[in-house]
Amino acid sequence: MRCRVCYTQTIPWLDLGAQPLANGFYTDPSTLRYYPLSVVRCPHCALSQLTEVVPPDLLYTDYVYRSGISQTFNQHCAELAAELSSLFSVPHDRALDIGANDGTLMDKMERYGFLAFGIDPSPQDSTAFGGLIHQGYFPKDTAHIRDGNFQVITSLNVLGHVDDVQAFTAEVARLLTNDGVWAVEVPWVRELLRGAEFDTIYHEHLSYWSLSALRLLGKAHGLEAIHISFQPIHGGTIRVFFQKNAQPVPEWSEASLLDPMTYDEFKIRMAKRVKRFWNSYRHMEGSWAGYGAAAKSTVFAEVAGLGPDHLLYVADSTPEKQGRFTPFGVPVVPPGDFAGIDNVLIFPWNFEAEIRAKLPPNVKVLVSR
Ligand code: JHZ
Ligand code: ZN
Repeated sequence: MRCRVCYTQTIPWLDLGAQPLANGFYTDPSTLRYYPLSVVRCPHCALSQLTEVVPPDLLYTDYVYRSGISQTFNQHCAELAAELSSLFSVPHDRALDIGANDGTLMDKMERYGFLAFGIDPSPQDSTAFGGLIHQGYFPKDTAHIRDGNFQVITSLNVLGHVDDVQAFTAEVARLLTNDGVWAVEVPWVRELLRGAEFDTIYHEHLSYWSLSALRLLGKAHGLEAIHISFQPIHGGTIRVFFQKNAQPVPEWSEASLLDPMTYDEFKIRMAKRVKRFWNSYRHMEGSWAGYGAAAKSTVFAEVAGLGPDHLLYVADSTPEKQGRFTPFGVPVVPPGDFAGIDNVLIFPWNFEAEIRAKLPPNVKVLVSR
């Protein structure tokens, strides 16, 4: 299989076997579907990618993830909107958020004076803040929009979900004004490897981005990286601002990503993480519930062998997940007072602080990482 960015022949490095769709929360267990989950890496640009592409309609037409549930993410979006706003001295114009989800970022962009448009394949209600979210796929459903229409285009945690990243980026370049900025955020594969974040590997995430791969992709479509920053959100994210025909900022070293040892080390760290979890779980006596029915909870539970024998329920504030079962067979309920629960397992380690603050003082807490 060839790299979807630079077309170099890839090298297999991880096989997690057949796994259920990570956001496949169900009411009827017969609807559970399993697909192979295996990862290859590019020895040239250090992109990692899945070998299997699950058809997007199976993933996104009944999509239960709502990015606005987390205050931490809301704050993150507000800071990004402020930063983008400061780049333009001219009056703010149209901004497009690709993969807008529930409009969390659009809402912040509106507050900073942009006219926010969004596109997302799952049906979203944006009436609360007055933005306009078109239901559809980018770039398939934006062909009717004229060239140079947007001063800012944002895509946060979207590029990992895209199969044809070349067509995606070509369309971004087409739709941007000449001085426009494309702000991209992707979880950084360097942090995934270093932190043994194996639970962020699932079918929705087709690519795991290195900075080199991202910059190569932009460059192939006339977009240069004018600003790069590290963001702690979601276990370590890179944020890159791209602009047409601009002077690029220097490269960051990613030498470790071209070293085969890095990938062996990841597997050792992954096994240690699972072992550490079971050691703690077995030491903490009493009843258990989970907190945060994240997509990553599915991968963690499946790999660790965690299920309804180990957790009574998983609490989650997302209305669309409540009343369903996690793909690993545990009911999802609204967060309550945890009566009768001795221990709580926090799955979204990326929002540990925010979730800890919501737990009653009498429960003991374990974090899956
Ligand atoms: P969270 C998602 O992954 C999906 P997931 C997606 N594939 C992606 O790319 C990444 O994000 C970036 C709940 N919660 O955000 C909400 C509470 O109930 O780590 C979520 O269900 N109360 C698009 O699903 C879950 O936890 C809270 O206070 O792994 C967190 O999921 C908080 C903070 C969260 O992403
Ligand atoms: Zn490559």
